[in-house]
Amino acid sequence: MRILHLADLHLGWRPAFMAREQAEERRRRRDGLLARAVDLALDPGRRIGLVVIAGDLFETHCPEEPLVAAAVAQLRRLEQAGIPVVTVPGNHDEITYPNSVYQRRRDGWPGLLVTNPHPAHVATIEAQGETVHLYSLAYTGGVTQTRPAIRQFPRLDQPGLHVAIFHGTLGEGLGDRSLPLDPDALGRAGYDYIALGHIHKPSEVRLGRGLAVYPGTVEGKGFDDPGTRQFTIASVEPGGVTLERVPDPAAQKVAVHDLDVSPLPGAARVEAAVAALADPEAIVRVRLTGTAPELLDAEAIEAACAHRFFHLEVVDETDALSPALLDRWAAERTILGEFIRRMRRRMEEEQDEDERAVLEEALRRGVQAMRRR
Ligand SMILES: [Mn+2]
Repeated sequence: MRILHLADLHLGWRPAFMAREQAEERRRRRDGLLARAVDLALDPGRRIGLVVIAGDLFETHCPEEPLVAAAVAQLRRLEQAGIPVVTVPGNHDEITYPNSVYQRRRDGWPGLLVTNPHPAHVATIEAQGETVHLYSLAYTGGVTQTRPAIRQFPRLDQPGLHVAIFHGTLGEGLGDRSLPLDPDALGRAGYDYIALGHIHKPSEVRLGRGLAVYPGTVEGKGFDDPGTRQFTIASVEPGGVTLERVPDPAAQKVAVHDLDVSPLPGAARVEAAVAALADPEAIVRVRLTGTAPELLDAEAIEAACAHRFFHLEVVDETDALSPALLDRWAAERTILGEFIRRMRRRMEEEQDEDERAVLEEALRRGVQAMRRR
């Protein structure tokens, strides 16, 4: 029995770190993720028997109506094709609030919408000739147990596959809304597959006879949450689970590049090196590292290269200026020259290594501030 395991789509999310027009375009493309997932599930070659959405389908509990309508229409395609789909509310799209999308659209939500606040057997379905027992809960603020972590997991004593779906954290977690789940108790429950959501980084861990899987978010939110750009399909059999990752080429690449500027002779060459990373579809941060050949204006380099990327950020993380350049400025009869001479004297006299590093940084920033007036 093959499961398309989705989680943390966060539809409706819009990046705050981009200009408005771009952010809107990013949102539009990113919101196409659910349609792409449904296309994959409907591809006969993929032989998908069940689709689970393990929480945070939407970025907020009250998404805009056109977005909700579009998502429902996509899930309806699965329903019409006879592929069961299970939607579990998460902590972003929390069911707790009266105006939650899952309260307002409770009736008529395609497939199975999980609404029970405590772990329970929610359905038994037939999929691809297998009997599949499903267990889940919808985190409900003030009702769902969060401290200590949940330890009571139901499991029918019946033949078939037993699949649990939770939007939470293995362990004690970081607060109520991360929904802590006790991993040992989950292992003892005897599920064949535990479809998790909430942690955006993909991972898998064997718990008892089953496998617990975070598929990761396909389309990430930023440089520390870049997304996997692949879908996760789990083949679940009584004997074990096999995971398959299917690339999603339409997912936008989010990348951080470190560019060591030490060997580059000047700002023009640094700019050319940034330009060489060009990718009009990608969201890119370039970190300039090493020893700067001359004072670099990261903003100017960013502005000059921005058109080569969907979104570009250039960050100056160089740790020092080249000594030759400082020597030249230090020889000048200027305020900058005097500043460099004084800072260098202080650094020579300083015994403490940590304190010297602070002075070095102060020198760098002082020079930067004065050069840019
Ligand atoms: Mn979450």
